[in-house]
Amino acid sequence: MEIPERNKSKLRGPKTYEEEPRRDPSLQINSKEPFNAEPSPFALSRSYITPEDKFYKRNHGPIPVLMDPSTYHLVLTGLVEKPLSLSLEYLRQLPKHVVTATLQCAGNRRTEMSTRRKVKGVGWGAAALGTAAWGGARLSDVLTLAGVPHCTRATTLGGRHVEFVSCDVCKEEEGGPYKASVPLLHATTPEADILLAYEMNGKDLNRDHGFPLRVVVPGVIGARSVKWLETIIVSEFECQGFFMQKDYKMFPPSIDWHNIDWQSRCPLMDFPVQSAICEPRDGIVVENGTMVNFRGYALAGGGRGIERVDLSVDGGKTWLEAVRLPREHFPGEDHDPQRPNWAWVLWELKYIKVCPPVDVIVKAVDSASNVQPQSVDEIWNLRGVLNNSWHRIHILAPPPLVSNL
Ligand SMILES: Nc1nc2c(c(=O)[nH]1)N[C@H]1C(S)=C(S)[C@@H](COP(=O)(O)O)O[C@H]1N2
Ligand SMILES: [Mo]
Repeated sequence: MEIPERNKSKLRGPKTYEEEPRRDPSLQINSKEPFNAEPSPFALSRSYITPEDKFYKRNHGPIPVLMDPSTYHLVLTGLVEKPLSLSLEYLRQLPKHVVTATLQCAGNRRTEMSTRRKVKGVGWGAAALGTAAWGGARLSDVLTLAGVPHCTRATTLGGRHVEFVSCDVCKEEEGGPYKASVPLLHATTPEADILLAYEMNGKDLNRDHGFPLRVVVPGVIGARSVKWLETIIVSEFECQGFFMQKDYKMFPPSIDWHNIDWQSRCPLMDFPVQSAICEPRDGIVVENGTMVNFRGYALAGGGRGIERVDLSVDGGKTWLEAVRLPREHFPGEDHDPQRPNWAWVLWELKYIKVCPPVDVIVKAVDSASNVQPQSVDEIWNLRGVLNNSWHRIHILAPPPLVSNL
């Protein structure tokens, strides 16, 4: 694949961490280089649309640099009739779609999984997700420009997968870029809402989140939403990169590093039904009979909405149904209640009497009646992905003022 000089993008993936952007100091840093950080659960649940500075950041290398956006070109090539090189300006002239979608890392809540049995990977609390209004061109529309019609399973040249290639330098790829793919049918289905996004919450994407252009694959683990997109390749096979073949796969609890066969599993795509308590924080101390406000999130992959959220303030003996906060619509958003639901539900329950010490638990049900597993034991896996077990926090009683010696 020879790209003419004039169509070469000036997007650059540095090898060192000297050109990192500024970040909100309130983020909890899980790894400094590469930069991986999440907000506090409390901050996360304050707003339906997550502000960019509070949005979790998941990187595998230094953040790419683009000095002049007019030098950027996206190359679309491979098994298509009309390979293309598209400037940012051209992409901005295509019909713009604004899709509110929650991005969630497959490693969200990994640290909890490790408490049972150690897992490998960056530790994450329950805030490795966020909801943004992503604005950009639809991938399905861009593919039609290359001669691939909507809803195509295979191109005339035999292409069946759409691979997204970045320009960042990742050690897992031995210095190569981050990449991932989705099946061609998914990529060419307009209702799947896969975007080539240049905006996040009405502003140009910032560097941390993929400036100037990123993929957003709604309803699917964050790992497939490639940032700093440089090339799209339509190919016969699924992407063979590390993050598709040797990571982001889920194994049964019986598999460990000595008996793993990576080829035996599919790359993860849709994420399962998930929920967590964001307020109050785990471990708070309250007097017996205190009225407490609870708030959190629930979401489902694959465009399935949330049917119900159950909360127990007595360790799972009885359950209350949480109230969903109104879904906010971002100005200009594509909105049709008949269409798939890509975004989370924020829920709350107010003035609930608690009798500590007690465990408060949340679990959600999605629109296909899928439920969350009760504990981490059933879903433990060596990479610590997709922990969607019932989420618990502990509410503690104050220490006694007088006690026997
Ligand atoms: N180029 C590139 N794209 C990437 C990654 C990366 O390291 N490099 N990380 C992926 C992972 S694992 C996740 S969860 C999301 C995180 O997106 P965010 O940092 O915008 O929240 O980006 C995905 N896209
Ligand atoms: Mo991720």
